Amino acid sequence: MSDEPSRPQSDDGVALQEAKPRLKLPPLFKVVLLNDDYTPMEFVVHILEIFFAKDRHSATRIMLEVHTRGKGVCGIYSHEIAETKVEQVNAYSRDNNHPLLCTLEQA
Ligand code: TYC
Repeated sequence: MSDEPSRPQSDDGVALQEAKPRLKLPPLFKVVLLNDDYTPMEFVVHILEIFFAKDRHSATRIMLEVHTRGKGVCGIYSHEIAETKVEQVNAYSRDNNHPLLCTLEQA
């Protein structure tokens, strides 16, 4: 006799396979800066340093990419963090009377 607990015997010949737990990773969002003709370049570099922890070299590179191509990615985050960054940047730009716009896009 085996010590194994007994399993139901009447499976009618049907093999049952347990479903694998399939966990989806949460979607990620790009935080994007948009170009405009009025916001000073130095202000955009400052935004990238204080809200996105970029050093001056990367901040300048991203600012110039936005300036020449129309938009650029500042970082990629969960939805909640991305939305908070967008709100903080837009509020800060507004408070400083600059038209700079920040938005989010699904990554
Ligand atoms: N185009 C602006 C200028 O010439 C600079 C700028 C860069 C503005 C990036 C917005 O997201 C921006 N002063």
